[in-house]
Amino acid sequence: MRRIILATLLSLCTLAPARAEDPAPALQVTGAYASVPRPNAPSGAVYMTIENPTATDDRLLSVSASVAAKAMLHTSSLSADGMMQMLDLSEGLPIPAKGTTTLARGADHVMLMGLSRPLADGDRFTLDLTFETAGKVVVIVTVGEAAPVADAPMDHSGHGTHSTP
Ligand SMILES: [Cu+2]
Repeated sequence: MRRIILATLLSLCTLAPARAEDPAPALQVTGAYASVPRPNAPSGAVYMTIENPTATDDRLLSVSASVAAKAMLHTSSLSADGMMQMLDLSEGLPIPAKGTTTLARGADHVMLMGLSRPLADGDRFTLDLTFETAGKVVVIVTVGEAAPVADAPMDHSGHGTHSTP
């Protein structure tokens, strides 16, 4: 009996340090930026790159921003009549294992609705991302145009269906 207890203790001792030295890979969010909204625009969009080095598929479930009454996950797609339209990602955004997911203009993005203050070039604010597996990840978003695009098809003034307080 005593030998069994000793063996159990030994195995516990060898397991603990091994785990501490080998931290599990985690989600990485990089390059988060918000496009500069037009003056007095009620909404804005945020883009970023999400790397998932883990072996587990994850899902971005929800977002919230310190500068907006509401933040949502959207995707842009071309409708049958050739117009750019935005759709809610009501199921969240899949983040595949061992993969990189990019939120970019004309594609998936975080929509900021009801900006609480004007966003100017160079401003920074925090964005809370909630993932199914990774939990909450807070990222710093910098306001600025990655590449200025005038009259781009991705036009957020077309958000007429969204109510902004
Ligand atoms: Cu949108």
